[in-house]
Amino acid sequence: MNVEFLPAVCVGSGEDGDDRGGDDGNVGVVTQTRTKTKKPSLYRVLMLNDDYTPMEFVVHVLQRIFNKSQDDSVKVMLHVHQRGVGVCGVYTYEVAETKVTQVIDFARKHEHPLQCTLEKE
Ligand code: TYC
Repeated sequence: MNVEFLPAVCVGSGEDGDDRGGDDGNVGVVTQTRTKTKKPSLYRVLMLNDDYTPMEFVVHVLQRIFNKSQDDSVKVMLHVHQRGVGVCGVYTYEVAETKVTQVIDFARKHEHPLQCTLEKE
């Protein structure tokens, strides 16, 4: 995040109480601030097909790590099984990277070759 200082001219009026709006000497510069927010880049987490990881294990991974319903998990798993690759979710970089690591570590722990990667949207 990045704060930008914007000078803004402020012309005083009527502070001298005569209601004629003349130059009362209260002419000045105030400093406004504006916070520039940039949207973070997003990354797709992709699941890759292989010939050995059991379908039920992939469905379990999609439920456990990507918080998908049973139905959505089966749909994504079948898509990957048939097409070779599929999207598990879209996240900011750190979250996407963490999910990839979690999938690979969990698969390795269960001795499955399941692979997962990320790509910038
Ligand atoms: N192709 C695997 C099988 O027939 C199932 C599978 C689906 C594996 C999706 C990985 O990402 C995957 N057992």
